[in-house]
Amino acid sequence: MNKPSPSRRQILRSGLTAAGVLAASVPDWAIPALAQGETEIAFTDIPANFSTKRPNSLTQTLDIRTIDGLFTPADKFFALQHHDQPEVDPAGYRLQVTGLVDNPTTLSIEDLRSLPSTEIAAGYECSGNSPRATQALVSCGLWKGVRLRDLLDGIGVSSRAREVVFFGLDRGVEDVDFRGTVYKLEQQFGRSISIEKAMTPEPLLAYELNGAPLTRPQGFPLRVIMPGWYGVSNVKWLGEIQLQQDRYVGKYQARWYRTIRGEIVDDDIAGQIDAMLAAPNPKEGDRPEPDASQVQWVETEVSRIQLKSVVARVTKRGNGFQILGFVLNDGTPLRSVEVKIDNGPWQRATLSPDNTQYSWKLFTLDWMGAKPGEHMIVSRATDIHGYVQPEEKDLRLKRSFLEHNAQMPRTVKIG
Ligand SMILES: Nc1nc2c(c(=O)[nH]1)N[C@H]1C(S)=C(S)[C@@H](COP(=O)(O)O)O[C@H]1N2
Ligand SMILES: [Mo]
Repeated sequence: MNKPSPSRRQILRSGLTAAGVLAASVPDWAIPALAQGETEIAFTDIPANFSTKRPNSLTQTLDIRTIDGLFTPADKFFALQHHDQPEVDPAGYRLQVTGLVDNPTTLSIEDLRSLPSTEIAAGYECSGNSPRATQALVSCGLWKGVRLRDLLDGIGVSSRAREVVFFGLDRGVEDVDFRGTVYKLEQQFGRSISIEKAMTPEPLLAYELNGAPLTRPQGFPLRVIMPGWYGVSNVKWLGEIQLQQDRYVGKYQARWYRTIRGEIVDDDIAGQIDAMLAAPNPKEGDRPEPDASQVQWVETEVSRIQLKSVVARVTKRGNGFQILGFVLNDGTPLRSVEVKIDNGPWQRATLSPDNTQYSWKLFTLDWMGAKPGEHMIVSRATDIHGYVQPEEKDLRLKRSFLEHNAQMPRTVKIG
C-alpha cells in the first residue's frame, strides 16, 4: 500500500488530455462592495450578538450580508468539521489510492500538480444550514485541481470496484452502534460515492481555492469537491481514496447525514394529516405520526443540494433599494427566481451573469418606493422542471433537521 509510486509516469503515459474548463473566467463583479452613497439596511431577524466566530471552536460562518461577489474570500469562507483541523506537512504528504485499482498508488502534491488540471466554481452549504443558523453555513469558491475520473483512469480501476471511499486525515473516537451495543472506535472521517458518479466529469480533487493553495480550514493540501452536493461530501485533508466492492456505511455517510421524509400516499388526506400535526410546538420525536396507510416514510443519504434561495442583503442605492440573494441547487438549470415584498406580487429577480452551473446563483431585485417601517422580504426559486422551492409548511413531514430548503421570509427595517 505504501510502496513507491509508479503512478505518475503511468498516469502521464495514459495520455490524459487537458480537460476543458467548466467554470467561469475571472469574475466581473455584478454586485460591487458597498459603493459611495449606499448604505446597508438592517435585518431585524438577525440576533444582535450574531458573530461569524464561535467561541472555543474552529467553526467559522459567513455573514451573508457581506456577500459582494461570486467567490467568497478564503479568509471568510465558512469552515465546519467534526473533529479538528489537522495540520499537514506538505513535504511529507502523500495521497494513497488503494483497494480495487490496478496499481495501488501514492501521490505527492507535486505529482498531483503535474497532472492536467481544471477549475470549477462551486458553491455549497452544510446540510444543517437553515434559518436557525442564520443561513451562515454557506460559501462559494473557485476550485482548481485534478478530475477524479482522470486520476482513476490513469491508475486503472478493477471492474469489480463499485464504491469510491474518501478518507480524511482527521480522526476521532466515535460511538458505533450496532443493535444497541455501542463500540468506541477510532474512525477516520469518511464519505463515499458510486463508481458511476466518480466517472462523471464533475468530482474534483482540489488543491487551490480562489487562485491560492487551500487554507488549513478548507482542507490543505487536498480535498474533494462534489459540485452540486452538500458540504459533507467535500472531504477535506484527503488522505486516502479506497475503491471497494461493498457499500461504505460509515457514520457520516450512512447514519448521521440522513434525511427522513414522509410522502403522503393519497393527496385527499393531506388536510387530515395537517390537522393531526397541528399540535402546538411538539418536540421532535414527540408528536403523533401518521400511520403507514397515510404516509410512506423514506430515508435518504444527504447528497445533492435541494433547491433553495435566500435573501441575503439589502442596500440603499440612490432613491431606491437593492435586494441581493443567492440560490443553491444541484446544478439543474433554473426557470426563475422571484421576490415578494410584504403582500405584494412575486417579482422576477435578475440573475448575475457571473453565475455558473455549480456556483451559487446570485440574484438582485431593485426595490423602488419603499416606505419607512418594517417589511417582509421572501424569495423563491423554480427550476426548469417546474419544481418550486417549498414553503415551510411543505416540509411538515420532514423528520430530521438536515436539508432545510424552505422559503425564508426575512424582515428589514427602513428607517
Ligand atoms: N475531513 C473532513 N472533511 C469534511 C468534514 C470533516 O469533518 N472532516 N466536514 C464536512 C462538512 S459537514 C462540511 S459542511 C464541509 C464544510 O466545508 P468547508 O469547511 O470548506 O466550508 O466540510 C466537509 N468535509
Ligand atoms: Mo456539514
